[in-house]
Amino acid sequence: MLREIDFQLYLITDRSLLGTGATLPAAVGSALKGGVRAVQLREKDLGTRELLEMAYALRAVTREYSAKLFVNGRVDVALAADADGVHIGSADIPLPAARRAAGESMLIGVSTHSIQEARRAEAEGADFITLGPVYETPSKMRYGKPIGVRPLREVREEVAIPVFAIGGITRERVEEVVEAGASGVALISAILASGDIKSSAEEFMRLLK
Ligand code: TZP
Repeated sequence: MLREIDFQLYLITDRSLLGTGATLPAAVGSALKGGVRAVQLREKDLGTRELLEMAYALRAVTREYSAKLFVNGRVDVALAADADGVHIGSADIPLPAARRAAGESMLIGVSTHSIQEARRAEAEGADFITLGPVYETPSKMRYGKPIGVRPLREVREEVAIPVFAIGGITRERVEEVVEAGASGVALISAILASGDIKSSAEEFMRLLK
């Protein structure tokens, strides 16, 4: 079943990057004002109840902008919050089980780091993948060694579902990853840690047009 992916900019949350006093729903609201239409809630330190509360808050704000909401790793929280999708990594619930739990209409994104993982995600029914880290990320090695842009090209040639470049994405690098075959970009710090979230989001939207 082909589910349409209608966004090119995929904002992932990390509330530890926000300035003092800023809240995640407000920060996401600014990004949505700037044109973001897909947000992944990824706050790994939150317990289930706090995560669910945050999912409700982000669902309310994303809905105002008709934007998609994804929950990282937790199908149960995604379903309970009426999110549009779930995003899973290699340590999360396996994709076939996520699909069984989430049902046919929910979108499933998968984090991949190699052509092999990308092929597998597609074969198992992922709706889109992130591939990276393409570049070194501000948090350095937390996400593994950078893979560079070449795997984007290889994946583009072999995999039909949308591929989002992730890891160290800045405005200056958008052209390079799109040229290499990325359908869009997934990022955290270039928007959430920028001084002006709305303008940063606007700039990425402009670059991706
Ligand atoms: N997965 C691979 S790299 C990464 C994730 C979640 C972090 C991306 O963060 P940034 O700040 O956009 O480099």
